Amino acid sequence: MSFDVSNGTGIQGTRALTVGRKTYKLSASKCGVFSGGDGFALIMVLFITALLSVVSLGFLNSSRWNTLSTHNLKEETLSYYLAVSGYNEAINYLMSDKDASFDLVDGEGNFLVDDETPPVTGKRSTEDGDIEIKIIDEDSRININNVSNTNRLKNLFEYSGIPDDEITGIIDSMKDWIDRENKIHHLAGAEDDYYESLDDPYHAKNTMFSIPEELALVKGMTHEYLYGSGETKPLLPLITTFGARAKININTVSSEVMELLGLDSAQIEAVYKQRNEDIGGFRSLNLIPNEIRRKGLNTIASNNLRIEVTAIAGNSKTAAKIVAVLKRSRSAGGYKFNTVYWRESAENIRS
Ligand SMILES: [Ca+2]
Ligand SMILES: [Ca+2]
Repeated sequence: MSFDVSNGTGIQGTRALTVGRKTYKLSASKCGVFSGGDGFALIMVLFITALLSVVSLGFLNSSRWNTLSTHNLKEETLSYYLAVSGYNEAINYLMSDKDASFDLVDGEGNFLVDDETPPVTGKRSTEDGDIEIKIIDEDSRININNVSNTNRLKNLFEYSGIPDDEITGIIDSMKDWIDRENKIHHLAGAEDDYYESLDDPYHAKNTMFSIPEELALVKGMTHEYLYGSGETKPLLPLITTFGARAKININTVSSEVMELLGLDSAQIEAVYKQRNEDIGGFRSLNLIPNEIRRKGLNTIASNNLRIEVTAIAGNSKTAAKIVAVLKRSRSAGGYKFNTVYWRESAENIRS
């Protein structure tokens, strides 16, 4: 058998197909793929067939995807409502406070409102899923809006490990960030002229910090300083914008904050002893030694509280997280809560 393309172009002309002694003449147009007319039709048929395959495969995939995402949405929703139930539990706990004169963090890190009500904080598994509730006292941290207390900010930045020659610049820039004036800098500070010259320009706020993360916008401050790096300790767990300006609760303060406020190790140990050894913390301001009160540990009750709830329903791949900061105040017959910060997020935890 032989096959001959007569005109060599492969596009038009005739071909001869020889089988045994018989030769069949075939016009190129009948050979299909080489022709411009029928060939084009065949290409179109092939193309449409391919397209239909892709479309139907796509359709199959997309219905599978829809089934999956409906499943994920259901799990996400269940996780979210589990987080909401944890949040409500935390609020109810804060509302049930039977002794407004003090609040405390116990040896396990649980926030206690009084001596009677069992804490709601910690991790646990329920029939609906896993849940973790944290109550963090914002009144146990350094308020970065209190820029007039330069020494405290200096201690904070030194403690975190920021190089000494950068600290004055950061504090001056924080003062400029907050003050209403927008032209005259503190000596090493920055106003609009600096922030507007950045690659991604923005304005100086010229009012108080709303959230602690906002500190990253200030000249000299970096993401590494805020969240920590190999060189520096993270600032975020030490600072607040929601807590009291100058008062820090000695019953809830961390050893890190005590250290940066200048308490020595014996004083820190004495504070923990008072909190943890069945004494239940400081129940009167008079119990706090003067030299410790002068360093800023001058309250025993808290009214600015952060609730963090993470929940995972059943086999969900998505954890729901709620973070809220509440301002608590006394009202007739109980407490009133003002939400000053709220964030919801979903996080993929299993692949
Ligand atoms: Ca209380
Ligand atoms: Ca300013």
